[in-house]
Amino acid sequence: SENEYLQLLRSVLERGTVKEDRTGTGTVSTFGYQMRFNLNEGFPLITTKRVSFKLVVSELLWFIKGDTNIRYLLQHNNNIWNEWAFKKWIESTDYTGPDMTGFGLRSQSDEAFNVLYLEQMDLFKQQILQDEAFAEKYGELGNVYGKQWRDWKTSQGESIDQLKDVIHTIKTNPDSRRMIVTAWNPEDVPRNMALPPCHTMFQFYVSEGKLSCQLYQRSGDIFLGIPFNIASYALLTLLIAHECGLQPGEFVHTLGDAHIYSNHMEQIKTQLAREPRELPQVRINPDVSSLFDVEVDDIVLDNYQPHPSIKAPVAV
Ligand code: THF
Repeated sequence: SENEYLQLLRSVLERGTVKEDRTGTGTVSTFGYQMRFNLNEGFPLITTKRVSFKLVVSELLWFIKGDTNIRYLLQHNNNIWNEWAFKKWIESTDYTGPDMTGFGLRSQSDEAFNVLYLEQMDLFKQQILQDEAFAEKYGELGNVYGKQWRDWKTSQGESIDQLKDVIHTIKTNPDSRRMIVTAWNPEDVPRNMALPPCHTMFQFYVSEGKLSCQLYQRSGDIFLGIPFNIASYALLTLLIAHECGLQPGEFVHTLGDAHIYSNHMEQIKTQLAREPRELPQVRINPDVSSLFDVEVDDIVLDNYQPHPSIKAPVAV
């Protein structure tokens, strides 16, 4: 239940150590943690703050399509990956606007800069949406999740569709212990990715007609990212169970560096003072069987009555 997540928050607050990080924000962090969500006890979308299920759905469908360009996300009003594409744009020689170096931290401490930043970000988004050639060049995040899941390139120049293969194995050899999809491609990580994958690999498991999934996440932003990641993999498990004619089992979430950013502390105190509510349910259009045909409108969330959302800045 949601308590698994609230327990993680408390545990990191109590046992975590202060640790600097790549983004310069500062964190409290622990290493190695596991949560289990029984998918038959409701859909694990956090209720102690509002999490946008629409954004979870469009991001997941983006991965499943093998898309790695933020244009699709913007077309679905999803802004959660903008900063990483924007960073590549402002560092390019084609960018001639005001200096945006270190925009993540500067926009939080310098209000005049923040106005300029929001203006440039807005121009960037408009251009991605309106100009296809620009989008192709600067909306692209590189060989991130969608690429590795659907079109992993081998040294022989072949393509591996890990997601399709794993679904085939679930259907034909469900006792297999090799039902793994990995996004961590050591050749691409230092070269061709805007951000190395945080959710690095996942494994499926079938027992007594139920499909379970375990994710190994190397790095987790506990306040902003993890609620999305839980919902995303829980939904992926439901969709694949639906296609394979299985019942959902558990989602097991294993974390490496689980951290709370120093500028999320107040938000977390607010959240921990709230009482979790009943979990919602997810319904999948029964007429769509293949995972690869699912569209945004085929997935419906029922009975979600969360506490209000809590705003927080994202570390870039
Ligand atoms: N980097 C960091 N620092 N945190 C992350 O969670 C994260 N991700 C992805 C890649 N890099 C990351 C991007 N996923 C939000 C949610 C998920 C993200 C990024 C950002 C976010 O800001 N959510 C807000 C509001 C969203 C909105 O309404 O636009 C929220 O309140 O939930 C982890 O996979």
